[in-house]
Amino acid sequence: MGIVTPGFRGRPRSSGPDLPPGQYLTHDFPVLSAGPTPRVPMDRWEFVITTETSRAHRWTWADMMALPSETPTVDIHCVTKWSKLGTTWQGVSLDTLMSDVDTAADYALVQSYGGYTTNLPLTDLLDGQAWLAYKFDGEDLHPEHGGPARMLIPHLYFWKSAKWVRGIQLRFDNEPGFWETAGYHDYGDPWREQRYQGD
Ligand SMILES: Nc1nc2c(c(=O)[nH]1)N[C@H]1C(S)=C(S)[C@@H](COP(=O)(O)O)O[C@H]1N2
Ligand SMILES: [Mo]
Repeated sequence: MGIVTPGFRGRPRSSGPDLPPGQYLTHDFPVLSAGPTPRVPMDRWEFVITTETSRAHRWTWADMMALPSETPTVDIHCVTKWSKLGTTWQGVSLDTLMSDVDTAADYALVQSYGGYTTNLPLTDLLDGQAWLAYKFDGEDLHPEHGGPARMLIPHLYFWKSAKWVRGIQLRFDNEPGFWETAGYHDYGDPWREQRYQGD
């Protein structure tokens, strides 16, 4: 038998929290917006899921507020390399929104008020991985951070979490969104450091 060092766990304790490769920890909440903050009157706000057969499922703000919500606490990772740990949100699970949607599509193109888009596989919106979030830290989501409502898809780089979300188009093809067209990765897994196309 060799000598066993008591308390040895195989990795140094001083390495801090577990961050995806290339990320650093931030405690503030940076704002990253590719354009101006769109303002949508709440009586005209709607969220629409459109299927590959052009069937539209619509929710008004009142419809959305009437749905059961969840309060996920998650880590978020921006491709510009900041990560923020233990953020708490409130919103409606995409599982709830998709429960009556009949689709054979493989991909989702998420669309925002203001024109921003982002693409991902439909499966990444399901099974407790994604929310339409309308509160952050117990307060109404600030307009700069995507209020009244944004996507929250914390297992992918945060550009996939579209702010001011307006709807989701379900598609057979993986149509690239705003940043994906500009060279960012179609999937964007921070743990595999999929920042750019080809990573
Ligand atoms: N509509 C829209 N959603 C967006 C963006 C944007 O410019 N427009 N930026 C994305 C990027 S790159 C990131 S890192 C996060 C930033 O969210 P935050 O401003 O709340 O930190 O929103 C994402 N969602
Ligand atoms: Mo980002």
